[in-house]
Amino acid sequence: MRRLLAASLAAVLAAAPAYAQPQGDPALAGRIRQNYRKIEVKIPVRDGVKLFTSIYVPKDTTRRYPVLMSRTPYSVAPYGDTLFKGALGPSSNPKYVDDGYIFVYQDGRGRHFSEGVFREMTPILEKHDKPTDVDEGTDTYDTIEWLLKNLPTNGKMGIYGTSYPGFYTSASCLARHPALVACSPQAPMTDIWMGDDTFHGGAFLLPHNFGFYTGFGRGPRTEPGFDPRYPFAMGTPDAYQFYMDMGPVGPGSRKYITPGTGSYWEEILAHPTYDEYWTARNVRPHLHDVKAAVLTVGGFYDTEDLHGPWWVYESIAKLSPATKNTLIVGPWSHGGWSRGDGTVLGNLRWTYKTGPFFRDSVEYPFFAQHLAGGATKIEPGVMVFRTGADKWDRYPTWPAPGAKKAALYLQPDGKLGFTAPTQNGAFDQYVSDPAHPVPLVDRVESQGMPRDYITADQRFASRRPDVLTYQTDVLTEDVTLSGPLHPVLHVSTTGTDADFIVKLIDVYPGDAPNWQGDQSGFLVGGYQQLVRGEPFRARYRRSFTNPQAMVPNQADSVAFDMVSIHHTFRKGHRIMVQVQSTWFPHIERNPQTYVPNIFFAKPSDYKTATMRVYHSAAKPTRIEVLQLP
Ligand code: PG9
Repeated sequence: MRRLLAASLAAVLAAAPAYAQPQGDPALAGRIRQNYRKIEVKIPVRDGVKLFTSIYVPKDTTRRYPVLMSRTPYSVAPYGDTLFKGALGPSSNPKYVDDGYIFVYQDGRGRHFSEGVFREMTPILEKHDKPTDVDEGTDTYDTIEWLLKNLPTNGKMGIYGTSYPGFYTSASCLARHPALVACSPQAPMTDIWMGDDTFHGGAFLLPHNFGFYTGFGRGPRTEPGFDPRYPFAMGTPDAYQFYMDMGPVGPGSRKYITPGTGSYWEEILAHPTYDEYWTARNVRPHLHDVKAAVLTVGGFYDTEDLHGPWWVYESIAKLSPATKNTLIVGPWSHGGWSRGDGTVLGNLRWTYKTGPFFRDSVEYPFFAQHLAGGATKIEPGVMVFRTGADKWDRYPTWPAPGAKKAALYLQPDGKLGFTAPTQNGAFDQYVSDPAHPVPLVDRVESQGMPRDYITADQRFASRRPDVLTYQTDVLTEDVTLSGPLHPVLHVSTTGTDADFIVKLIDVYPGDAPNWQGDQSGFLVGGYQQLVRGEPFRARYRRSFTNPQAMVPNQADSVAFDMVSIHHTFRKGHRIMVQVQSTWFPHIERNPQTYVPNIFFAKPSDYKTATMRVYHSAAKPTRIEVLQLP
């Protein structure tokens, strides 16, 4: 094995320039080289598998050091003990390097230079009776035992990671090792069918996943980064057209991810409903008896793992009430808290520098407090950035104490209000055509799910006949909605299946000034800013596991949850709600004819359908909200 590792490392080193770390701060890189040594080891765990671990240890041997660990499926490059990372630690904050920590980076089981078999979001086991009962928790426990025995640690360990490494962090925290005293799952993948990376409301995030799985998990390999065995190019900058041309996703995608070269993609195609494949990968029920302090991080504008942070916080609050449980959610995109000032997202601008605040006043003191006796205490509870009002709020629990139940009701003539409709039989309708789906954004773009879609201007959608739009009168005072949103739709279709996308929108006055100092040319006047938009696939209205067709022309109710907001609609603005049945290519098209597995619908199944949305006394379509006084 050692010869193979040496040969593999040699191959990687030969290609090293391709994997050299992104250039950060040369002075920091210099201090790392000057003050740290790097070792690479393969740590044996209980079932005999060895996990490749890259470790940076301070050269000063007069002290013992706290440990910061990250475990990842995305490689711990650069490999080779002469090539160093240009930055170390959470958010690459130089404070950790200068304070003195041991930094541990580990390839997850079955990834890159670690042995074993990789499994998508490793199912978490409740019992570990046999050496072969392994998961991320046992791999972490055994790794910590090795670190304590072989390194000059102070006996205190922290773990952190974002996205997939965020899942590894939550799952690793379940090692419940006494030395593991601080965990920071950031944008953790938590229940990926129910609302993180894979499905939202049962609708499949097509470009987000297709774009990921054309490169991820195409078969065992050691080299990090791009896999030259499977070159992929869309051949067009127009994602909308590329995915329209793909047609039904199963056969269409297999032209690119050919069967036998992408097992994880095939697993998705085989499991369109919330079945045991997905429930086994739901982290939430396992977050009991968490021993470490937890700082969970999320973004209100995270397009990838929007729900995960909230689910981790809520599950720990429920299942581990004694845990020091802190959640911070800012106006950030996926991982946006770990870089830059945090004052810009798409069309949006704000003045408060949320990035430095998080890195220096929350994340760093959190780890310093628990690992190195730091004086600043990060209290349990919820810290949220109040978007629209641009300030931080802190609450002991979530939803915010004092938030009152209310509802935004759809009303006749495109009105929206906090009072229920009184008319009988009132409804609006639109023709939804899967051959001409509503675009996600109003521009040609190549990603299919661009990060800025989540706050994008919705004026283009308001003008489409297949989008219903309702808005309040001009607000005479600020209105702050805070917490989860709960749409309750009364709908019918002439078809036998349907998707319903609900969008909550902040409408700026026509004379709103442009952002101060903004050179982007964006015209703020009349901006219809998306605050929260989510799909729901009507076949799951009764059960996520046993889908049911809709009965043509029979009104039915569709109710679901949309992940929390904390947003002030300023005086002079309006609140808007839109309802539509396609959102492309972000979610794959529903043929609007019920078929067992939409991934394998036939082209002839895709039919237009007329959707009715009722707003009557008996069928009051609404969004149930929580409003702060
Ligand atoms: N959350 C990202 C992702 C995971 C799985 C599928 C698609 C995207 C990520 O880990 O980067």
